[in-house]
Amino acid sequence: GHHGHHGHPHPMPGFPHIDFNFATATHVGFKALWIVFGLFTVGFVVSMLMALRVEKKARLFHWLSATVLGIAMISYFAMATGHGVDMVKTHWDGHAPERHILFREVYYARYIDWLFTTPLLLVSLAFLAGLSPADTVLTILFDLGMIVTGLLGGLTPARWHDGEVARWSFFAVSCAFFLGIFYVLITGGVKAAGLRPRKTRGLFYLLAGMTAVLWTAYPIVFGLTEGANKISVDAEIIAYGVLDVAAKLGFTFMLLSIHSHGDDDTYTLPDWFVSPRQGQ
Ligand code: RET
Repeated sequence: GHHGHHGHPHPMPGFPHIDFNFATATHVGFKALWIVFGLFTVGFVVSMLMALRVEKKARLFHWLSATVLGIAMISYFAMATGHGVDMVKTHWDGHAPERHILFREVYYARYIDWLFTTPLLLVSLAFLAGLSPADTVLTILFDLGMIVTGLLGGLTPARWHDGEVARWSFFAVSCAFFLGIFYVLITGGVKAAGLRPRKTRGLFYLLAGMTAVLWTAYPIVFGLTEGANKISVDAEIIAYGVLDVAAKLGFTFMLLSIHSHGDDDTYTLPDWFVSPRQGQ
């Protein structure tokens, strides 16, 4: 095949000159999905136990984290049992008489997961920084825009060369939303964090930095997989799996454990959230 995963053409009756290729997950990918499911399940249970033990004012961060891990758990269970995956005609090129067509499995279930979990992670960061209501809403809207356009890009079918332009256009729009999130987090977040207790501010900088690095890897993986089909579906499952574990489990446990070792005021929620009449 033209795209490298399969060595020989797969002619189909009625289409003698078209070389059909199918990029699918194997038992390696399935095993990886189950392993990540297991990690999120343990993380979910532990975060629930932590939520029940912690004092009341830090609980919101625990519920946010438990929700993120619970959604990830369900999403990985769904993918491991064969849900949320579609065969997309991602590439179609070559010239007569040799034409190549590639169908690639696209796990759209992860975008449904991200649609809910990434805003919740941003809410944790926003509360930590003491971000204004306007900036908090803005980062969430940018985030939803990023995920929805990313999903549209991933599912764009190739139709004689033109599909690629559409796919990369969605990718570009998604990246623009992504930059929007970081613009608001850096400008509004740093300003707001300056007014927070020392430990809270330090934790915000740490987690915001971690978020910047890990989240930037997602569009790179997209480019290599759903985008340009440079790595296999198994490699895609592993790459997104490692990132999801770091960005969800790593993030929430840093948030919760550093939190529970913090000073009393490390837990303080933004005034506007706790008591809308006081804050601006
Ligand atoms: C997409 C599409 C291509 C462009 C961009 C993307 C960004 C995705 C991100 C996902 C983050 C997911 C997390 C999940 C788990 O917690 C949608 C791949 C910019 C940033 C943190």
